[in-house]
Amino acid sequence: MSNDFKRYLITSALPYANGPVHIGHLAGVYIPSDIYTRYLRLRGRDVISVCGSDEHGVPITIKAKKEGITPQQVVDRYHAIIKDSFEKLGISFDIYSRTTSPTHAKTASDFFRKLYDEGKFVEQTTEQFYDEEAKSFLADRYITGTCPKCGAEGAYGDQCEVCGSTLSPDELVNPRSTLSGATPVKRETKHWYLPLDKYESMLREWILEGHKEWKSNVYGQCKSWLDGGLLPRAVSRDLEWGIPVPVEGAEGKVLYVWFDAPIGYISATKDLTPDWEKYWKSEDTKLVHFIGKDNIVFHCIVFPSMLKAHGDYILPENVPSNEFLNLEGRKISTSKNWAVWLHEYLVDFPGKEDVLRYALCATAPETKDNDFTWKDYQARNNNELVAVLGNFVNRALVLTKKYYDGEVPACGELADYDRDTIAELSEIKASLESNIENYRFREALKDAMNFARIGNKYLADSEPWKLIKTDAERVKTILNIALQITANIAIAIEPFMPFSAAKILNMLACEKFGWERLGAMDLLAAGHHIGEPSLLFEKIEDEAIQKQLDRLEEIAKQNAAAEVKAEPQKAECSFDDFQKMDIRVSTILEAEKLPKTKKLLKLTIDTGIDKRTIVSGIAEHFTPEELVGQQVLVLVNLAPRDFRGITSQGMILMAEDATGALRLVQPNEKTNNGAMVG
Ligand code: B3M
Ligand code: ZN
Repeated sequence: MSNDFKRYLITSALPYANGPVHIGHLAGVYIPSDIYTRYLRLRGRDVISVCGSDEHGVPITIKAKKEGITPQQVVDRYHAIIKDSFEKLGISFDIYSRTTSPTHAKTASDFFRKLYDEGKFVEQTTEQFYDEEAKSFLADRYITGTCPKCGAEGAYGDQCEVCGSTLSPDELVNPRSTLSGATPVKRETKHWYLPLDKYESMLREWILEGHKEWKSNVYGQCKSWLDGGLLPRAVSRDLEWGIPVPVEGAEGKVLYVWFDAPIGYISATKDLTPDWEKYWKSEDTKLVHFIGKDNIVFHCIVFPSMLKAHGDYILPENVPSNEFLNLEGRKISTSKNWAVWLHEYLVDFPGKEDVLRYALCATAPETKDNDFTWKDYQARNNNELVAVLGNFVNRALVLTKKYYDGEVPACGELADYDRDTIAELSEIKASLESNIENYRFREALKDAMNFARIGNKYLADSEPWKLIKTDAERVKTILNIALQITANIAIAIEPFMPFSAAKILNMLACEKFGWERLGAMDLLAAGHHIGEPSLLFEKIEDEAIQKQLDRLEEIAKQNAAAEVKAEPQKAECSFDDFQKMDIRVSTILEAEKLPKTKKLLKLTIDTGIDKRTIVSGIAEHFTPEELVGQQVLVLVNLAPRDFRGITSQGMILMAEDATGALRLVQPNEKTNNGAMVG
């Protein structure tokens, strides 16, 4: 490990506290960050990992307005859900703080004030979009329109969620207010701007010259931002919710959330340790930001410029951003509920925290967008975790219990095959370290799993269950080696699957080993007594997966329905025309499928006038049982029609919803049959 750093400071993007975290956040940011942090801890490094909820910004006030609650109530709800679900997934931050904390309010306003007092900002009065109905300036998510980059509708004043572009309100096509829907007007307002253009040469030198080793997706985005020329960026907003701008005459103005939030890393560190400056201001600290790709500009261009302007902070050594994770082939979307929410997963799949960590690491969008599917999740659990890792550990332990009553047998003379197997383990260790240290966690996970693959092959080739009859001494050596490999697995998988690593150590009845012991074949002394074997992983059955797929199918239908525009209104009709239709409340007395057709039901209806037959093409939407007893609206004076020799007298009124499902149109309370609808 390039260890010319005395300490490590790991930050993870602060999730907005306007909703729970989903698998895209985990795969993009939090699982990579936790793997890297756990690895550094295992290596005995001085490392701290900080995160917290990002609790300001317009998405939160929009959510509050939608739910008729305060922004503080919104962030209190989601901060708790996010913090709890991270802990349950084993995401081991040293602190999970929040930007409504008192420490953060002081840290962020002091930071701003220092830059203000030292003249690092440009003060500008400009024309901003203003909603005269809502009496509010329209910053960021308060304004929407067509994305100038990809043409998507519903782009926001700060970002397009479809193509990920960072935007400014003036770039939007056909802008309108998300508060009132009104077309906004322009109104003068004063803000403070960070002149990013002044930091362009520093950034070029620091990134394009100094960090050619950064991931190409990150380096490339920074280069295009710098080549496009940097402009001054407003660091304040006309909003109520946020950290007040600490300047006289700035009533009603708050720090821009992207100025405030990255300082959240610093305030979280302050709340964690009095030695916080050692981590943030000393050149022998390695600072690494884990983020998603839509945060690259803020962590590689804006925040470093802020830190440089402040003057005494270090800059990140690396920003290993991932790309986006899709779900079943579609972009994950919080607003469309097209997501697997972590807190719901933990309820649906109790005890399978490591399965999700494994599946998301194995499919992580490290260099390009990738796709999570529930079938892949099931396959990775059943074919890799159960069949390889779980199977090997279980066989090594069960055979030791069976042949030696749980006592680790002494290792005899090594055969060539033993030596070759052991030699392979140290090759894997080198690859595993290199991959983790270079943020290639998918490859690193394969290396960690190779310990189990090699162990599985070693037992399958050695067949101790056969040899036990003819060469009991040899079996002792084989099982001793198998147990040492099992103990190695507990070290190698800890960064990825901490719960399973702990279970293995518990079954081996031994304490945690340091990383330096990885590859050793004397982790378990002969004569040591192991604990009770139990299955590390269970097969995931199709039903559990189908339940998730059905949930997503229902969400897709609801989203489709929400997107469908209503049919245009028909040609005008006169009141006389309408008066000709005689619509009555009626009750369905009987219902039966007609033979040789999927669509038709024969219904017996009590119209209050009489009992009659109506044939209706609704058999694919309702079962006969569902319909009997239902009150419906019937157009009773429709001219009779013949269906396969049955005379149908009238029509039941239905509504077809956007998903194509038919809905009955019914009186809201029990009504007498024959009641006239007008
Ligand atoms: N709250 C997360 C996002 O853009 C944003 C990260 C802040 S890190 C300082 O989804
Ligand atoms: Zn776009």
